[in-house]
Amino acid sequence: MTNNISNTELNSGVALPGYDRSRLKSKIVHLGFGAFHRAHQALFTNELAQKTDSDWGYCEVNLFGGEELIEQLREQDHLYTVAEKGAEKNDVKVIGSVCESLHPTFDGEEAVIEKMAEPQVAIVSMTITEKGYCADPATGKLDKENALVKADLANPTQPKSALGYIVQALKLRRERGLTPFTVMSCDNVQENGHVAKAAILEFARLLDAELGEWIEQNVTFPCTMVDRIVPAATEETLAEISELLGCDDPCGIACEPFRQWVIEDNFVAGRPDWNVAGAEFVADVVPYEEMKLRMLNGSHSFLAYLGYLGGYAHISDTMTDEGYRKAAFDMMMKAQAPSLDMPEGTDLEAYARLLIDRFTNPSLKHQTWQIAMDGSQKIPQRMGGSLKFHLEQGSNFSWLATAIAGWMRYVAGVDEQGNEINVLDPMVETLRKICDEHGLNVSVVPALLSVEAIFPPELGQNPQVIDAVSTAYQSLIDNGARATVAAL
Ligand code: NAI
Ligand code: CS2
Repeated sequence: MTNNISNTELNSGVALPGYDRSRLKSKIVHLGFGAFHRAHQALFTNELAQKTDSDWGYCEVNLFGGEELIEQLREQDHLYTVAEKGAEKNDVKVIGSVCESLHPTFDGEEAVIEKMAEPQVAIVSMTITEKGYCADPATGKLDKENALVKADLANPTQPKSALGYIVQALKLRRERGLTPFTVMSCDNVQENGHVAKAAILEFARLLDAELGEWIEQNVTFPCTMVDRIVPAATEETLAEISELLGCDDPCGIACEPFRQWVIEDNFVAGRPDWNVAGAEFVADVVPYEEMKLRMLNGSHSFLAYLGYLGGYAHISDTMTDEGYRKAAFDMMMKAQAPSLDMPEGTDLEAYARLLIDRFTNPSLKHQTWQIAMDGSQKIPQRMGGSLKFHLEQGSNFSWLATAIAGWMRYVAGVDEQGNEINVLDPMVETLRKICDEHGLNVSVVPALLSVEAIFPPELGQNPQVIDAVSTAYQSLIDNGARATVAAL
């Protein structure tokens, strides 16, 4: 057996689980063993087991890709590292909350469904990216034309989508007289629990109306606000983790020190006391989700498109440019904050300052290209609500218009030097076709604003929106991203 994190003495200073892992049970099946989950929910659950006699553990599942990661995780007894990288120091933690793992590619779909139908499973949680919900981004409703949805409706016992797996597992639980589980979305989707619920109910009803009814009556879908900046692992971060740890860990992940998790307390079959590890249980998460999506993620997308076009590879690089730094703060405070309706005592200016500090962290190499990915799914929830607010109020929304123009210029697929951009987006074909018809011409603006899956007509057909986005787009063509941002 080769040396790995489970059989090697690790460097001193590395925090080990320190509890008897054999007491943990796979009471949570998590779909999406990606970068974020490793550094967020699994870490909270690990900390809970350290502080209490909690028996909550995970079975990890990757439905799309990530086969190698699951294989590597198994080879190291499901242990892996999280390196929390601050501007000055690193904290290195070995996470012990994962008990087992499955992948449909080598374990088969049935094994995943059967696991989700085991009696002890109380929660199925998800970090499956925005597109994993198979919902129309503009309306948040199930997209019945989605290829995965069509395939799963035709062949429900061998599903491909997360929705298909969840509905099939709930069907088995109902048939077997078992309690249902809670479905908990941990994705950056506005009202993520409501979107998950609407998509799952509609999908279930299309299969079997009675099953849909049973799910509606028995399953809960709490909304959650999740926050921690966790860039995709790179060779450099893995090399750094090896150095800090004293052995290689291909499942290791680096992230910022900050973490936040606000959860709607609505679970049907019990839940871990994640509050012991710093999570907050509240009755209504929606205001916190909106705050985070608009202020953090909205300004992230602004910086991603305009930063990439301006030649900045990482978010921390954009923060060294005074124009970008100021524009990001103004995007938060002038474009997004006014549109929020927060509980009394929320200090949005302090929140914005903290966000700017977090974006500045030079130890974190968060690529603008990574955040620019899947813009068709992100823009509506990060900017749609605030755009609507400014139109109603008659107030200035030039930061939002510039961000949308930046996205339009980015999806054209060539940067300001004429180099190709690798645009990743589930709607890339539609977007590319429109961009190719217009070239780098302002006429592309109304054409892209007419894509109703992204911009509902009240936004996309609004003359003020068309005008403001066109002005920003023309400035990007004439002056480039840096000058356009500086002039904001
Ligand atoms: P990642 O690329 O490392 O992992 C993506 C995961 O989603 C993989 O496990 C993959 O199997 C799964 N997936 C992809 N497409 C899917 C589909 N169509 N159906 C089902 N599963 C699918 O990405 P990462 O960083 O883990 O982020 C995942 C999501 O977590 C984000 O999209 C976001 O919603 C949320 N998030 C991420 C944060 C971050 O800083 N990385 C912070 C807060 C939330
Ligand atoms: C980012 C988020 O990739 C993106 O779109 O905006 O993943 C962001 O890093 C997290 O939401 C921070 O919590």
